[in-house]
Amino acid sequence: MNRLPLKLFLLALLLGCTAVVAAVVKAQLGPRHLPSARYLKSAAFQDGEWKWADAQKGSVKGTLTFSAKRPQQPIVVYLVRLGDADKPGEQGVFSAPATLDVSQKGGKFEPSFGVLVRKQKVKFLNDEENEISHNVYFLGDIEADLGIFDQGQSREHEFTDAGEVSVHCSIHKRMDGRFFIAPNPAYAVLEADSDSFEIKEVPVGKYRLHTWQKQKRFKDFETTVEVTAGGTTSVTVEMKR
Ligand SMILES: [Cu+2]
Repeated sequence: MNRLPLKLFLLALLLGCTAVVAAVVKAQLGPRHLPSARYLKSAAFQDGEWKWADAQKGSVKGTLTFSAKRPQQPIVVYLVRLGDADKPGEQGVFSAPATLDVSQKGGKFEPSFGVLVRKQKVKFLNDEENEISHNVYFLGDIEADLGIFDQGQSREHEFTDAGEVSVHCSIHKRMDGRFFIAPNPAYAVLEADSDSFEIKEVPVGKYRLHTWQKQKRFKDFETTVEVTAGGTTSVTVEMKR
């Protein structure tokens, strides 16, 4: 019996399997460290034409009450400007604060927590004293992978949408951090021991006030506030379980 066709068939099968395995490996490794951003649950906001610099402004002042012990963790109070039908509207044109520099020395993100504003950039510096490579990727409302970079190099990312992200390194599992990106500059960060805030220089208009907690122990609170020219709007923020 001639076994040549069988041998050819087995050879073809082997080559086919090798090609499939190679394609799978390439798919796994290939795009893994290419910078890309997928905005998942993040909220997209329109800027519109109006400018913060030209607007008449007022303040929003408030106190937080807690139905149980407040965690010793930061809480952010932020405003979303409302448009037609009380839906999030045009947030206006504002200049983003300076780039937040994050060190990676000793295999730690420093700072490991930050509150940023849409359009603000974050720059990760590989400032290790030894030849150690790091990676940065975000998970959460905004997902992105900034790739692997060597000692002395850095990577930048501009947040174009608002939301919450956790920050990781694919090489060092213990490296982690967290950012909250506010939709516009009208926000206050309450440190662990604070229960009052004042947001100044807010353009006149109607806003939805929200809370964001680094450690989510309470239901997030929201209410509508009206900012008037030269006025101060007072709010009681009730944090309940
Ligand atoms: Cu690392």
